Amino acid sequence: MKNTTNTARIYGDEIFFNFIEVPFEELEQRGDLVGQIKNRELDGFITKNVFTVEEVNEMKSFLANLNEDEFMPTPSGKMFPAPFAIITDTAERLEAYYSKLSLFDKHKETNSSIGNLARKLDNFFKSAAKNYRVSIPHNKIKDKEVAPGTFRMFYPNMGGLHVHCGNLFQAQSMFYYSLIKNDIDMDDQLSYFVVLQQPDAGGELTIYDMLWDKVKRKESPENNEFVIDDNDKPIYVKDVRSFAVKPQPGDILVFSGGPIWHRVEDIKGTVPRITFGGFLNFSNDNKEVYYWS
Ligand SMILES: O=C(O)CCC(=O)C(=O)O
Repeated sequence: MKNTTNTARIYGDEIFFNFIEVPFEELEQRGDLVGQIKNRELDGFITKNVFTVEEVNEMKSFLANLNEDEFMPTPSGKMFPAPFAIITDTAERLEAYYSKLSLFDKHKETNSSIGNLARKLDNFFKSAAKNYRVSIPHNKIKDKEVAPGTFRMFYPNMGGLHVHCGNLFQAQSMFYYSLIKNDIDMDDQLSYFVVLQQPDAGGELTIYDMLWDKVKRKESPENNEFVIDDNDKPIYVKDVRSFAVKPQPGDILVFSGGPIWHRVEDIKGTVPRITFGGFLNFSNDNKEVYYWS
């Protein structure tokens, strides 16, 4: 059954996918929500207030004090640690990924807000994916965990994140995925992110009524106007039905970002949008859930 009620976090003319809100205190009683996304009973859920205001503020001040050279610049802001997309097909790129990740690991040991983020995120996934073992995948060459997620800062007036879906990213990052040691079913990955700060305006996640089964291409990664369907026809996103999802600071959103096309709207006003996020998927034997970035 679809959720038809508009809220401050999920709104639009019609909420045509099943996105729900769950108070953090009720997470334990709600069954296996991540498994429900796999079974297509659910398309997404926002767990509200997983992190307290103090925890969110501590993570923001950690980021504010981080040396600029620890971040990786992106077209609309910056990230830390580096995302897997930097690993194309050279050993050098793998070293660069792990050198940023080792900084994150060091901060995890020495900065209580980052240690808390890593622990709480792991516990969150264990509660939200009850029927599964939960872990971070290992890279085959290094035999080390990959990143659990990345901080993403989007600055005002530099854009948002172009229309995309996770299955498209997989095709672009085949080499990275070939380096994962675990036996993960890579189709239809899920996306997750924790919100640390929302901008004054913009920055909402637009969810389109458009799925990977009929649309698998873009003219270029930067194109934000149209996608191309399986009959080679351009589909202009302004003509596609959509609704908005805007989790609040401290919330975690998990959704079916692999098959569902979506984008982050341009950031407006003066305040940057800050999230920490990554992806999730299941083992081929359907016993484990992995999360990474
Ligand atoms: O970090 C974000 O807020 C964007 C998430 C997203 O678009 C994705 O996971 O595919």
